[in-house]
Amino acid sequence: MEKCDFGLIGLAVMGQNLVLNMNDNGFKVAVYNRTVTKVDEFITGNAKGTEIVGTHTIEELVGVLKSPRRIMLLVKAGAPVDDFIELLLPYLEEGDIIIDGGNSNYNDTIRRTSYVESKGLLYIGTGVSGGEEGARFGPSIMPGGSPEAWSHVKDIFQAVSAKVDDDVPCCDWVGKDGAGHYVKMTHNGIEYGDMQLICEAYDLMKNILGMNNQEMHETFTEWNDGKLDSYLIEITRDILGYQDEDGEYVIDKILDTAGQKGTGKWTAISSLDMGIPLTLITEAVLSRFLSALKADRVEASKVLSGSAYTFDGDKMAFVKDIHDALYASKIISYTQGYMLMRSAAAEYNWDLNYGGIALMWRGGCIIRSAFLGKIKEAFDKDGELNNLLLDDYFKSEVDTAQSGWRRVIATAVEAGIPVPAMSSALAFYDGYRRERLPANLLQAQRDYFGAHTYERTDKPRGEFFHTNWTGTGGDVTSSTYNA
Ligand code: NBP
Repeated sequence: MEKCDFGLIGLAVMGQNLVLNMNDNGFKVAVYNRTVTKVDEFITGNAKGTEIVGTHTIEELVGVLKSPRRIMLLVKAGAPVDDFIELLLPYLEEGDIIIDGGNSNYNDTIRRTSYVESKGLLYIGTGVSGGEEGARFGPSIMPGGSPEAWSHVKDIFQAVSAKVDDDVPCCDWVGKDGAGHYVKMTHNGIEYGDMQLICEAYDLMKNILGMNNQEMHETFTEWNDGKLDSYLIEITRDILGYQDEDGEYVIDKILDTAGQKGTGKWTAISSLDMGIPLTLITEAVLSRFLSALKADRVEASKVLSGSAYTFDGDKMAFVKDIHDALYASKIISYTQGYMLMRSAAAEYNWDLNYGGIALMWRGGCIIRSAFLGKIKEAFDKDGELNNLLLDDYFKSEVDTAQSGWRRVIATAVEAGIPVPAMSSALAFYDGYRRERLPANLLQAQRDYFGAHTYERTDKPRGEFFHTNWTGTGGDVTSSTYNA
């Protein structure tokens, strides 16, 4: 038998679809799964009539592959990835490549890259985004790991990935060790933010303006033809218009408790570790936590009062304001996401290509949108752009949207409708554009109670002062550090 080009372990939804995609693109793939019966089910089921080869042991899988062997794991993130690495190692040879295509934590990928390299092999940790449909017809693929491995997987990864502008692949090398999984994690965090913003827009339309599902379906249809054109707006349009056999809207029957698998939380944790004010994504994660407290909320709703506000303004004008609030907040979310990646790149010594990342997210993945094309343009204009808000295009877009954005936040507060993502985005914007914040008082407080010292506006940075505020403290100061 002619040897196979690629091996894949993990025949759940992502693995099966990615393998079928590889087969369509002319690659011969061998597959294996922990529960071995699923191999035969796949070969005689979804893979019937393809060139895909089923194998029943790790040894058999390794034996049917060309050298250097390229084996991707698409299994549950966490211990299963370490377990499969251990199972593979005895059979692999120098230069073979283990690829983890699951949603692994970037810290694990940093550790695994160094471990696998220490065995003479190469390692790739890659984000694969786009869910079932993406895996089948073209995902966004974000690989990082051992740089020497890239030339061995580039052909197959770029062939199966999504394409934009006719033939530009949504896949390129991200960077060493955990860079690919870090960028995928940030993508997922941004996805949490985008989804929360859309939910807030829905809440405002439904509960301030009293719009019905059909009206909201039409509004999202219109929005999807404009600047908000994106996969998530498109599916929201379809969800709002979807009726079951009885003609009832399914959206109204879905329990309001959000699930999560952890990548949004990792993004927020990383931002806290880096000291980056990633407020919008973090609020999106916290909003999911709040939604999950369903029983508590039901009890509280019987006891706690809100606002008696009723909207009596121009409904259509307010829908336009909601659009602008969503759009401006989205700009803030991506600004913060890019700030985080910039900080991580410095921390982990990654040479990230920010425009290239926007391009990889342009197609195939859940946050794909026209908007990412504008981010790519911003980095094409200025590869060293320090902050997206300072790009001429985004600056002027926020300028145009901000009056509507402010009206939405003010109205939401009056009406008692929570808009944590939109309002935290505005608070960030108003803080970021301020030359002077009230942190002078904060530093005085820290110095007052803990002798933490402060810098002065009339002295050079880096000189620290202490005031004996009460007249009873001494001159001893605390050591200075920044968390
Ligand atoms: P799952 O995340 O549900 O994983 C299923 C696979 O993991 C099966 O092959 C299963 O083997 C194997 N597995 C499990 Br579960 N526990 C194992 C263990 N202890 N040891 C060895 N193997 C084990 O599948 P998925 O939804 O296709 O996702 C695959 C990866 O891709 C995950 O990391 C996921 O986070 C990521 N991802 C998923 C999506 C999506 O939309 N679903 C999108 C992007 C990325 P078995 O058949 O023997 O139980």
